[in-house]
Amino acid sequence: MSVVQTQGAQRACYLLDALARQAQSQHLGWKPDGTTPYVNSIAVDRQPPFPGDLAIEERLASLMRWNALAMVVRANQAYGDLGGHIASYASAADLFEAGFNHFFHAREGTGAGQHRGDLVFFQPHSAPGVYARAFLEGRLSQDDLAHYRQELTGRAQGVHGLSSYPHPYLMPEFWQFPTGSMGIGPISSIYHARFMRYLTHRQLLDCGGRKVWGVFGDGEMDEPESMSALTLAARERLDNLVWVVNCNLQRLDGPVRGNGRIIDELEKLFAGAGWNVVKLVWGSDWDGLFARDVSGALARAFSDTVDGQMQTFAAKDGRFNRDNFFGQNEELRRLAQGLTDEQIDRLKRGGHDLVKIHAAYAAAAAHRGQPTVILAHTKKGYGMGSAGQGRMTTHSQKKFDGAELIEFRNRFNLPLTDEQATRVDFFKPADDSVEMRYLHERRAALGGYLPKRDATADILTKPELAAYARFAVAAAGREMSTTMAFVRLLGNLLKDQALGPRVVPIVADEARTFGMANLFKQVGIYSSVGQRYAPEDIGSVLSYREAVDGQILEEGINEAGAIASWTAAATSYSVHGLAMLPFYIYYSMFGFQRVGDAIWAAADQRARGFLLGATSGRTTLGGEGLQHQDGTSHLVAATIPNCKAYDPAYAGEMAIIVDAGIREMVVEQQDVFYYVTLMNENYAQPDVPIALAPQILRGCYRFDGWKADVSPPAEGAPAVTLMGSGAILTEAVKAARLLAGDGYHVEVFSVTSWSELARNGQACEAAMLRGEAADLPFVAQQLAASRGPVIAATDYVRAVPESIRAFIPEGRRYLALGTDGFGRSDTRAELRGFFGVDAGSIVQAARASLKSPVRA
Ligand SMILES: Cc1ncc(C[n+]2csc(CCOP(=O)(O)OP(=O)(O)O)c2C)c(N)n1
Ligand SMILES: [Mg+2]
Repeated sequence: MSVVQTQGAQRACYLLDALARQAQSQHLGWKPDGTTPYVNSIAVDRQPPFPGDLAIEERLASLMRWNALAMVVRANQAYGDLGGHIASYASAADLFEAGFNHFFHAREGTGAGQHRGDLVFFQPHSAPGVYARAFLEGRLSQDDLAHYRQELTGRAQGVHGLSSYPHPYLMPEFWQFPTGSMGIGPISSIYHARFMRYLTHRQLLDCGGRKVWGVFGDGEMDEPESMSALTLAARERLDNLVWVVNCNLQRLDGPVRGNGRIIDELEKLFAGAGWNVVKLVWGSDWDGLFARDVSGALARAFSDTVDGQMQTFAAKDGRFNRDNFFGQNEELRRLAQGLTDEQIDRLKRGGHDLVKIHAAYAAAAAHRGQPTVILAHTKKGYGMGSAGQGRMTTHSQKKFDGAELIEFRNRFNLPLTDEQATRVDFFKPADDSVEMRYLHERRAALGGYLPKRDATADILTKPELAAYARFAVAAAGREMSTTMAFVRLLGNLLKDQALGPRVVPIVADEARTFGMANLFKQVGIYSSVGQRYAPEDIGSVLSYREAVDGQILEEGINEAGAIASWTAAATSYSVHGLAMLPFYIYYSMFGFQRVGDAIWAAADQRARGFLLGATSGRTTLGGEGLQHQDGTSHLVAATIPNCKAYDPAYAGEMAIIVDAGIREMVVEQQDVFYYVTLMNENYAQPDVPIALAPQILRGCYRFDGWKADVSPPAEGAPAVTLMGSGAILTEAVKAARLLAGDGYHVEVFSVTSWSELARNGQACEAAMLRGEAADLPFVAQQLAASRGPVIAATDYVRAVPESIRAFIPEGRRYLALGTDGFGRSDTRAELRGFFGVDAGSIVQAARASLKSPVRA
């Protein structure tokens, strides 16, 4: 204290550092505790003046609370099963409002001076609060609010129903970021912030001055995804990132840390990871108490109070708090003496005090060199009184009786009559009221309204297929794997003047596995600090080159991060108005299975890009065994409506598919993404005529390349049809030659996409059910000219080829061979025999199906 007073803070810090070094050199094993007192990080005298009109902002926040509550209560009065949440937004309302009134910048203007907007991640179950604000702003109507969680009923009545949570897929002009699955918002926000740096460093778009804000729950911090990229954010010095963690001490079932303190725990965790931590614990009414508390009794009492107890204090009234908190000792009792019970009840936690919140946000926004987390202490169900404040069950509380509604009205001084309150009317002040004028003025000063999703991006030109993939479509029997072909294609694409710079290659520490090391030198690995060392392989043509303008995103052994990175790039067209084209190549087993939920969120966010599932299939990666061999990714991919999934066998097919994807995504600007599986098996690659492209893209074509040296079957020979995809097509071709050699009439179909065939079949069926003239499913058309039983084989579980069974021409027997079960490590030949997808098994299946009677 005296050093600080006489010689200043810097000197005090120096002495403390010196002391710590001394302690360490003596091996005392001493470490600072890491927890600071349970008080605000920003001292009262460092607090900036509040730049707004506090009274108006408080009134506005109360209106948001009311309309949000009304939305949920009314929906559940109408239909008890709709659900919705009140308590979360009730605790977060002021945290949102401070952002809306003073910090969250919208995209505004055009041209060079354009501000492309902050990115704001909203806590999903607080969505009613965001809708409530959009209602006052005039962006949503009362009818919209009345159709919260009734998207179908709404549409039937010509109204835009409101989605439960932030879903860009369902409200494409409103929500930007899907956050409904806890943990995905947090990790996503980090990778978006890092991607903005990438765009800036590569001089594609200056993202300086723009921030990423995320408001998340304290319970949500338990998700591994929430935590997993904290060190990345610090390492990359992402001072464009601010997290606000709403520490209402509760999650769904109960306290987040009943027997501990979540704020202390998060403080240590974030600080340890290298973040700037701002604790926003107490509101302004506590300032006087702290000032009078010269002996530190309050801080001591807090350090003895665990969160479970703190929650009980939130749920109880002023009297209880006087007796049980302030009643703990004489010093505290004296501090509370001048306060009425009502005043004690209304002592605000930091996250409910707009002045304190503003101070914390301002400090976070100004902080340089580190990301900031604001740990905001609040009460869950704030203001819900007996209906829910601090109650264990508050998370799911969505019913209010008349008395509770009146109590809420009184608590927030809402300008509603008893009748309006008990009827749960929505309330909007007159357009010329001071509140409404203020609301619009604040947003105008911050560039306009948000959340708002934009989808206008520049249209890119695509090189002709022949310019970058002739080697693949005119392969002339050269041996290579589809992975090798893809990597060569990507290398060529990167050289294209127009599209090349927009390509974002992403890897998760497997670039060498896929033969991509040449790209390290060619385009460099992105590093925000360049390369501060001489790489061991400096003289090599494949040298490991890191650069500030490097193009490859090397995410390390981190599929969750890599997919978040891919999502950031794949949604850049919308988030930044700058179309980028990411290619994330990974071990296919660690994609849909490992990070499937993140891919689902990317689909919701209308991502455009390529996912490349390499070393795919259960038998192409022979030696790797059970945990590496993927038999299911195509099954999951098929369930994502805007994902087009392909399992090409040949390099030429792959090139045609990638070319079509590029056109669809960056030229036609369709909201789809492509999943393409790649194999590491080398085999002869035939020419693939471009004329086949429409069939390849729809899912299958008759492959005649194997027939050249096979003698035609005799008239009346028994006929059989084989279908295969990916690496297993090569087994189907071998089987065809064996069967043809035995005198069978054989046709082979190369299936490029089971899911596209199935979708087409389902669409035809749906048209038929609607009573419309329906086309024959495409696969049925393709198979029409073939004969005999159909044997389908893939390197995936049977359910993949089974998905088209209903669309096989009538009367044909259909047998699906797949790789169900756990993988093993062995040679490809052994594995294919084991699963029954090798040529021998296909031949056997063909013979058996010809012998036994055709299914009725
Ligand atoms: C991955 C995932 N698991 C579970 C849920 C269900 N869920 C929604 S909100 C919630 C509790 C959230 O608690 P917290 O993060 O503390 O937010 P609060 O409502 O307290 O602000 C849970 C379990 C979910 N949405 N996503
Ligand atoms: Mg919580």
